[in-house]
Amino acid sequence: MDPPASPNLQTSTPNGNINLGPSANPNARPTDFDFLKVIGKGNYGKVLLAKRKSDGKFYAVKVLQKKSILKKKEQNHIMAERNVLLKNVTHPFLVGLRYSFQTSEKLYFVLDYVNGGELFFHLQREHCFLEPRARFYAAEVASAIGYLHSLNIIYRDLKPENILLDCQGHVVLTDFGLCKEGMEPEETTSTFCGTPEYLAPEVLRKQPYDRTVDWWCLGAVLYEMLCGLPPFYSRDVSEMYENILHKPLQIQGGKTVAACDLLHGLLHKDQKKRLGAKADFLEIKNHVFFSPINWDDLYHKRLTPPFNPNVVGPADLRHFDPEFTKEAISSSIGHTPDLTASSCGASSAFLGFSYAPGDENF
Ligand code: ISQ
Repeated sequence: MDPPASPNLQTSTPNGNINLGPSANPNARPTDFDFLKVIGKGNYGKVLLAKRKSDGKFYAVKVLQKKSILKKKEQNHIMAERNVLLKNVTHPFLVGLRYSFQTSEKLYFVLDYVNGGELFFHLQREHCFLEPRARFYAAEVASAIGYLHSLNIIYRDLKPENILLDCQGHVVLTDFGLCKEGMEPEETTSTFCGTPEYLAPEVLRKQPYDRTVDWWCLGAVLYEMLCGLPPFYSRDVSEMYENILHKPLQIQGGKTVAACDLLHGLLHKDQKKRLGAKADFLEIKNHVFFSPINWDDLYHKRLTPPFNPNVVGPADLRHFDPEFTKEAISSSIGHTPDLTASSCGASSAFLGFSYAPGDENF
């Protein structure tokens, strides 16, 4: 099922561009930025640390190749990303999109730069987290997911590498590329995507799924935070799939009854019996594991994060994986000759991004 277009975002112009309204920046172009480092690789592109020349501000600019997206027939996901990010989706634990623009070959999302590192990066270093720390992150993630669900958006791709920490140690969710928009509570979708470790049984079976898929993923992330590995993990992928579908959940000793109960609830193989199936976020919020959390204080960032990333400034990259940061920028940006939007045959799939011909060669 294709995500429905957001009519309020799409106003056609004679050259095939679409005006995005207040968030559009029709004058923006890649040469506005100095691209400094590769700081992440998403499913459909790279994220670069960029310094805006006009004011020296740092941004995370997500650059997507239209060509590869078209080849993968994933325009809909990308459009979903843009639409979701521009749908006035603002929440303390979701990354902010400042604006977007396009050249004939690439799409650019100018996002807030968040430099506390990936949750995954910290988790790998520490193997696992104690319950209070895992509870804090899980609560902030759940709060963001609950908010997306309230807008009929399914996040679908929750995993540690999409969970960043800001400079204070609060959660910031990124990568809305796989969000499904316009899902009514009873509606389901059967597009297959996601990271194998976190795939819910219904997704694996290519059965229709709904918003409870996000509560499964929250369970998978919480499990990994507490136990150090994803639930049902096996190095053998087909065995892992089998485990997800049929193996009862096992939780290593030393976890509280509340944590075990929550994990069993979130990782219920039957989506109809999964925690969150009836009253969505409210059920998660009210679970005993979260009883120490004051949700209003959490939302307003009045809870002190359990870990301070201790970054010195906005350009401090200490928490990003060297595998990403060492990569040469030229390969990420590309210096290939640009085509006009109309001649490359891709423009109609990316309506909605401001486009300035010939600004990609720098
Ligand atoms: C913001 N800041 C740092 C890294 C990021 C990766 C993906 C999306 C946004 C980001």
